Amino acid sequence: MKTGTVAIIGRPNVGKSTLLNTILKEKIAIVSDKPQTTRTRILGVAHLPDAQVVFLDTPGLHRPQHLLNKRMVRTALDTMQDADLLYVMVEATAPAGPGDRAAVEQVREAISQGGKPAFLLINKVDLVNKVRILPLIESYRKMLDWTEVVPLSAKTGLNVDRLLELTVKVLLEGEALYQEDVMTDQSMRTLAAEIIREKILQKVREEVPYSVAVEIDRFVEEGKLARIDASVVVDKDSQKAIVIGRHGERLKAAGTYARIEMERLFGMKVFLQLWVKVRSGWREDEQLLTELGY
Ligand SMILES: Nc1nc2c(ncn2[C@@H]2O[C@H](COP(=O)(O)OP(=O)(O)OP(=O)(O)O)[C@@H](O)[C@H]2O)c(=O)[nH]1
Ligand SMILES: [Mg+2]
Repeated sequence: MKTGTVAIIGRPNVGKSTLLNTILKEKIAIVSDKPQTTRTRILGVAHLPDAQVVFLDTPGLHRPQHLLNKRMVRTALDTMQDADLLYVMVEATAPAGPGDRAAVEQVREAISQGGKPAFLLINKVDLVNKVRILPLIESYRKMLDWTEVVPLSAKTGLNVDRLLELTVKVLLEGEALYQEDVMTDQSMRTLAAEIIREKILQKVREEVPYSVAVEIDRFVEEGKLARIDASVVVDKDSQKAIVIGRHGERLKAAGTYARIEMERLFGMKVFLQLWVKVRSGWREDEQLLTELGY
């Protein structure tokens, strides 16, 4: 069979995690309409008819301000080194800007060392008129000699099968690395923390999304029941009030949505208790970042 590792690289919010979920037909990476949602490398295994492809979703490439962001960008750059093939994702909704050029430049440096193939993925084509895609392809072709250029929609699945065909073609023959039933390397604890973070992200705005982390304080399985206690970590008291919401409504709603999603994904009943903790400056704290899994 064909096997190999594909890193999904690009600026924040272009749709990398959405593509991973669409390919795997399961939601293993959280998604939001806010940039910098993904903070770690997320591994997902696609078991295709004659191929096993290991996908590595990464944090978006951006100019880092906090130590958290430096670690995120480092993770994305390191992941490029581990991959046999790169998916470099951009959006069809805007012409190539300075941030896109900077991202392509970082990819160029990574592949010039390893000589590996890179596909340009033009995502979100469901949002634009077709006539806008060709000039966009032209401008990206001037930046790098792409192995393939694939316009697609990670959200609707348009052209994703075609992408997978092209991907299998460039991979080499090899032994499967993972058993048939393995889909991700994330633990249930990590998945739980991420699902809670996603539900919080969907309900807050401005600087709050960047300031939220989730820590699992207790995860106990009792037969078909999981008891989970988790803390939502924020940077400031004012953010704590926002996350909790009036009469605790925002936190309660996030908890309910998180519980429903966990019950589906884990196939068990979940009792979830959420708290909110202020840890001022956590994004600059080496030790706290490591404890939080970043
Ligand atoms: N219309 C449309 N929206 C999309 C598509 N792909 C992703 N999105 C939306 O774009 C937003 C960002 O998607 P993500 O998958 O979280 O993007 P990401 O690249 O993983 O972002 P970071 O983790 O922050 O780097 C979400 O609101 C998605 O629903 C697409 O093909 N079409
Ligand atoms: Mg993401």
